[in-house]
Amino acid sequence: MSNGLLAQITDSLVAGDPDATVAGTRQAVAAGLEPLTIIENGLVPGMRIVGDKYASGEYFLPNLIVSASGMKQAMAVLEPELKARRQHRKSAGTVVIGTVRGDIHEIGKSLVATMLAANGFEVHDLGVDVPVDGFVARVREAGANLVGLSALLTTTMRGQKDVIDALEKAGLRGQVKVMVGGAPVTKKWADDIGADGWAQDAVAAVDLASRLVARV
Ligand code: B1M
Repeated sequence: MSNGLLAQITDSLVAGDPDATVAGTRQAVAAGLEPLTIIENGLVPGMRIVGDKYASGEYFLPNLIVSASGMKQAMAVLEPELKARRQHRKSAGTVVIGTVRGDIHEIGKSLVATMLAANGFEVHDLGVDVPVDGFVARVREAGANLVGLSALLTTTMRGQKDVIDALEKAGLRGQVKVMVGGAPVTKKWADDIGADGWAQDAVAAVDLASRLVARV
């Protein structure tokens, strides 16, 4: 039953039917499925298939846009559910997060932000296409001890290093850990640019954030 619901959600995203994605998500919540299970086993696989179809030339940009809208609407249903399960942890810190300059991919970044908030972090989500100075200014204002930089394009990954350099220049690098992620980002890239950590997905990001903040 639950596998059928999750497959239905995946299929609706691939078919580009946001209403069905939202309806399926609501049904899955009502059936008692954990929000994280719905995200990881229903929504994320759907977006992955859409991405593969786009890469192979079967789908075009409008397909990406419609499916992304379905995912966004489904996330709006799940966010309150995730927050309702929020666990307050003493060690949680203050995070400034955003997608770097030139990059408008928001779904993965928002998922990481939601998961961090759901796990007791104070999250300042700057959105997408965030200029380097935007990160630096908010870190200073919020007294953040962690910055999360998302990049989905090979052409925008470099922006992660630009933020790290700017934090250094502003004299803030000592007070803040930097976590990077996004589909093309690897641990090697994180090491090369002097980030403090890399996470492959939103669950790993929460774990990494907790460890990094404990070290500030
Ligand atoms: Co774009 N896009 N896109 N796109 N898009 C990709 C990334 C691409 C891989 C598709 C492909 O060719 N197969 C490709 C990039 C190729 C490359 O650079 N190597 C691509 C391209 C080329 C483009 C455009 C250039 C297309 C064009 O205009 N010709 C354009 C660029 C626009 C820009 O940013 N300037 C573009 C536009 C778009 C849309 C606007 C249509 C839409 C985004 C809508 C939105 O976000 N509101 C879109 C989408 C939806 C995708 C794919 C299909 C899906 C991305 C997604 O949301 N995945 C994507 C294909 C793919 O990734 N397979 C693709 C679901 C999400 C949950 O996963 O974002 O990976 P993800 O996040 C994960 C992890 O990466 C990680 O945790 C998340 C949760 O598990 N993570 C972090 C992410 N950030 C993290 C930060 C962390 C830690 C972990 O710490 C801070």
